[in-house]
Amino acid sequence: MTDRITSWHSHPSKPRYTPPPGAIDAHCHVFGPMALHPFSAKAKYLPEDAGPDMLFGLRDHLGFAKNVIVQASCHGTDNSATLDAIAKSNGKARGVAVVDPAISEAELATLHDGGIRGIRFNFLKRLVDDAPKDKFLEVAARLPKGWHVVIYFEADILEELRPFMDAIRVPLVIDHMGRPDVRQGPDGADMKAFRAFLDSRDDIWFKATCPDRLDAINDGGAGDPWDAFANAVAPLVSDYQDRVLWGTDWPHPNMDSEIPDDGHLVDMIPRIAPTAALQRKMLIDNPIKLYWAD
Ligand code: 0GY
Repeated sequence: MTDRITSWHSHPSKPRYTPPPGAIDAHCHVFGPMALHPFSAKAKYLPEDAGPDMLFGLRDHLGFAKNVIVQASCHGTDNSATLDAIAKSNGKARGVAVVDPAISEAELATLHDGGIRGIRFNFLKRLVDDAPKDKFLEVAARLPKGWHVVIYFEADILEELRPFMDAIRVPLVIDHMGRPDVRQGPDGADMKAFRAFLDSRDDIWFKATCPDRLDAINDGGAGDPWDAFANAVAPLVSDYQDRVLWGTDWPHPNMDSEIPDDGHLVDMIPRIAPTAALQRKMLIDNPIKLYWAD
């Protein structure tokens, strides 16, 4: 394993856009601190500590009220860092866990009590060693009431994953819209395939997140201010406004170059959700339904 990496901006700017009161950052993570919550032996990157104090400081700086903390792959199936952050949030955070599919009902109930409302299946080969679909289906069928499944995949395996995802009977939340090539534009092949997938059920949600990953100079994009992302994603948000979530993705796992300014990420919000009504759905109403329904 190489040196520990810092993947976040040290002094993010203050956004020009002000989120509405109660806005939720519905995709972010914590790393460690390692002394309390060691990283997994199977971690594909080893980050510097980015614990709850830093996350909550950023939340306040950016003008958000709450966080949904998604267990990052570097912590494997040990959810203690995520649970610890939720416990320290004074009710202002909930989370998504990554579990061993053999997890017991009692352990799932403990996660629920700790603020977890979903589990994540990660299909990115650069992040995880294996993604056993049969075991994932088994655990997805016995989740606590009201939970959902978050799935992270790249556009080139959407079709291959369709039978697997169709077999999951709880709501699905797709990270970063399944990573479309935003340079293709709003009517490109990747967006068309993703829309067809959304149209197949009415309980598939998605995160309009990560312009920094999807429009990166390193990948042939234009970089900040991520115009191709805004152009490709705004129609999707408008057409599926009751199913969209938004998040910073802080502390931007695994980004070792083109680290985004979080203030600039927040300024993407009015570009993909131009009206107050759309912003309210994306930042408040939709995440409340998935994470604070009770
Ligand atoms: C993200 C994206 C990435 C990493 C992880 O769990 C993770 O390590 O999700 C990535 O490298 O694309 O959503 O945080």
